[in-house]
Amino acid sequence: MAYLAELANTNPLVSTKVGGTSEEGRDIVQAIISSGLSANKPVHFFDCNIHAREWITAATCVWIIDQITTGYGSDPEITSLVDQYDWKFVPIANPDGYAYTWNTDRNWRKNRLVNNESTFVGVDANRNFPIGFAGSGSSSDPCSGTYHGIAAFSEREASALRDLIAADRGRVKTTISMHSYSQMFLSPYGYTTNLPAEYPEMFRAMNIAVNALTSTYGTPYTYGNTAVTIYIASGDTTDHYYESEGVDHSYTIELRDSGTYGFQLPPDQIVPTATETWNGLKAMINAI
Ligand code: ING
Ligand code: ZN
Repeated sequence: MAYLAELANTNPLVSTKVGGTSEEGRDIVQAIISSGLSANKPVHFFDCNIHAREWITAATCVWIIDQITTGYGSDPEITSLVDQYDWKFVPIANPDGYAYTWNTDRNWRKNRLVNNESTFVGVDANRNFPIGFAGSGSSSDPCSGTYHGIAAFSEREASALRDLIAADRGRVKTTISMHSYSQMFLSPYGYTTNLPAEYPEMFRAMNIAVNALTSTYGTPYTYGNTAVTIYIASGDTTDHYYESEGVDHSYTIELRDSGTYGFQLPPDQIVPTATETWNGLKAMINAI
């Protein structure tokens, strides 16, 4: 947050917007990178670290912000990507859970809602969106790691993302929800194994992304529709951005690794993970 505030103060490309506040009162901050040549450029929208323990996701988003802001004006590809598009990142979509992973439980996933109906704390914000809400792959049990909450958008973290994406309705070109771990590129739907009409185009885009990602360091990725490739999960961000907001290119990426270190990815894998991911995303965005 200090880095984003500093960037916003010193770099004319960068501003920040508070999308909402968390249950414990922390700001949910979106970093906006825009060269401002036109008011209505297509937007690339990222949410990161909605799951508290998935630390590599915030690091990857912050690293991409650094690549874009330092490359503008010197790297021709970055300069063109910033002149064509606005870039928007929520590096820590679940700040309470994230703080809790630092001070209490490294493996915490959910937010930190104190449930009225249970002694168990927390809702899975990635089960709190409306598409398929409370369906398969989510739990009505407050002690579950995938507890969906009492209603869609009951959680401040989910409603902050709802409001941020809605503010750009009609101009969001891609959404990327960053998760870890599994090394997968995933498209809608999560809530059903039925394939959306745009699936062939999504598959084409994911193929380009994964080829560029893997050609960086050889990291293997699988890709395809979420419900088939990983598991059924209802009420997630990606289905909401696609189905409710009309974003044709809406993906979840499961970053490194495939289980050796899991959520506790070693520091020497942070920059390689971010580098390969960004290579994949640039190739995809250039192809759509
Ligand atoms: N994985 C995701 C989860 O929320 C997922 C998988 C992807 C669900 C896309 C829904 C949509 O369970 C992790 N690691 O959290
Ligand atoms: Zn996750």
